[in-house]
Amino acid sequence: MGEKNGRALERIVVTGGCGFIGSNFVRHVVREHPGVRVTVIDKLTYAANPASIADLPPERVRLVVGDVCDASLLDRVLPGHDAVIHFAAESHNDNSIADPGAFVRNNVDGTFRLLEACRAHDVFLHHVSTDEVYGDLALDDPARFSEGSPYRPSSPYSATKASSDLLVRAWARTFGVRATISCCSNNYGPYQNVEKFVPRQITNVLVGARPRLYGSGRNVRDWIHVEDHCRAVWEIATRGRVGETYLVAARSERSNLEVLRLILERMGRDADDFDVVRDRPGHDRRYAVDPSKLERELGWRPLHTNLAEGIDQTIAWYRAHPSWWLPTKRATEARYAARGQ
Ligand code: NAD
Ligand code: TDX
Repeated sequence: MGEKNGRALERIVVTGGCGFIGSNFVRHVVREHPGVRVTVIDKLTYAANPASIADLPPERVRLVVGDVCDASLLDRVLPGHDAVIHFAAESHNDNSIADPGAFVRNNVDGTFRLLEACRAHDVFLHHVSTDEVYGDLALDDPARFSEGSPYRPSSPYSATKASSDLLVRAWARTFGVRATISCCSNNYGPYQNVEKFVPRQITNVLVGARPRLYGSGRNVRDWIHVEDHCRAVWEIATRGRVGETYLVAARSERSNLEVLRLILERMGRDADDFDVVRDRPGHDRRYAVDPSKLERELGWRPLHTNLAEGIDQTIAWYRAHPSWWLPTKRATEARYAARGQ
């Protein structure tokens, strides 16, 4: 049901609800917020898996298979909803180097179409973005980005996310669209596509292949459990100030090499049992954002503060759910092999 002292959200649209974070968010809402009904709009790209939400009660969750770039679909679906929580995007940096056009279409045009529909039907929008819009930091730089830091994206993926954020800000100011934005660090947890770093390495070990590290492995990412990100999105969508951006992170920076060694150790393998492969072109060195505003204004705190425990739980989930990931594993690895990775 609607929250006290905030926006009452009873019927929400979740775009990209068959992807990694979107499906975790739908599951979170069904579990934690009884009375809220969810309409998922997802065009079911290669990154989607409808099985991630298929067990949820149909009276709480309805799936509309469709494209957020389709204005007439949005005009049919949005009326009667209190908010759109916008996760739908092409999300993988390596793919944005191989095929940037898909990122411009889905991430920029998709957000534009949603903004126009939210404006026409007076629906609140929460836009889910990334820490990557601020660009990278040097490995020895003690700084973290804050909400006021300039946008300096470096990959085609992060450039399209930055573009979509700027559209949201402009529509909020010029047309009065009620919107909030969150920029989150690297997520890990269940239901993540095996193309991404953590599940790729876990499932490589499970199928008897060696994990693959790009370059030196010194690049740093700030890891957050997907469940903590989902709680932050709910807090911002219901209680965040309209027009504001909130940074989301759990202050858990690790080099890729450290995370890979952690995974190998927790799976009972030698910590050096991996291959070094071709580095990502333009590979961002370090991402770090400061979540103080979210903590101060909305009282959010991460609950998963022990990365080793979170990784153990994630390994256990992939071990227990081969039918969820095995069908896409071979094709994913074939794509990587073709790129020398
Ligand atoms: P994902 O690739 O796992 O899922 C994306 C989902 O969006 C898929 O189900 C796909 O079918 C759907 N989709 C794509 N284009 C669509 C369109 N035009 N119309 C309808 N559906 C469409 O992505 P994810 O990792 O869950 O990321 C979700 C959002 O969170 C993205 O906006 C991403 O930029 C952002 N984000 C991700 C991370 C991370 O660590 N994964 C961190 C910060 C922010
Ligand atoms: O096999 C691999 N080996 C490797 O060393 C893969 C797939 C990745 N890497 C490295 C590249 C990155 O430094 O690991 C790090 C994490 O890689 P990804 O999982 O591809 O994530 P990243 O590029 O950091 O972006 C992620 O976090 C921010 C999400 O994919 C984005 O959607 C989000 O915005």
